[in-house]
Amino acid sequence: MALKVFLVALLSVVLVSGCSQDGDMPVDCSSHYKAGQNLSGIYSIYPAGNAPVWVYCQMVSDGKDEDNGGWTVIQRRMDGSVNFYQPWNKYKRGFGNVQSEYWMGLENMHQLTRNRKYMLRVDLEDFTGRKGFAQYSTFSVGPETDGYKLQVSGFKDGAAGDSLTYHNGMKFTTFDKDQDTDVKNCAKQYLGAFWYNGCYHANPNGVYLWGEDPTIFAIGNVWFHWKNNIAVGMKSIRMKIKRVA
Ligand SMILES: [Ca+2]
Repeated sequence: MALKVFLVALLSVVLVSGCSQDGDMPVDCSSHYKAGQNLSGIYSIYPAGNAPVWVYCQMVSDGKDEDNGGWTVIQRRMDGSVNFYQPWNKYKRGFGNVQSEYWMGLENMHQLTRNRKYMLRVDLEDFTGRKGFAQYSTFSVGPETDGYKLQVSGFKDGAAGDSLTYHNGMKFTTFDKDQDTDVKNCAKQYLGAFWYNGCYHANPNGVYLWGEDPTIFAIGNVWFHWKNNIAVGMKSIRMKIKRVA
């Protein structure tokens, strides 16, 4: 009898927590947007249903219909104010300043994308004022036990070129955790952290270069296909995801 009561209690706890995960709590910026929030800014979301995570939500369109609101910004560079050369634990948990430059954290990305479908858009701008984007119809990050593997597909060009498909299926590498396919550590070689292959077409977490600078090979916050140039650091990079039905 006591066991039966215990099981019933346990079941109701599971049901309640399962409910709050997708019911009461805003999972991501899409939740806020669907609830009527249409101002871009900082919001708390609950990727795993329990602890809040503060993120920047892009709610307004930049003029193109398909860019309409509900985007959760998972990575942002804009002024070089945050050091992105960080160890594994920081990339796992997240770091930076949600008002300017930050990384949302691999575990949060995994929690968001493990049971829900997302698209990804990378917005780019260089120091000449040129803007573009690269869009991917699917985006997910696997579990830590599998190296937080990246899954992207369905590239659509917004004048930025495809510098991310090369990284599809790769595990995440930091200077203190080498999971790339290169003989050396790509994060150490190119002063970033990413889903490196052997090594990269995109290095969005590289050094904020303030433009084109070939002094030290390929260390910048680079999107190679922007100009087919590995020495051009971007003025702004924003990686953002949106839930799709
Ligand atoms: Ca390696």
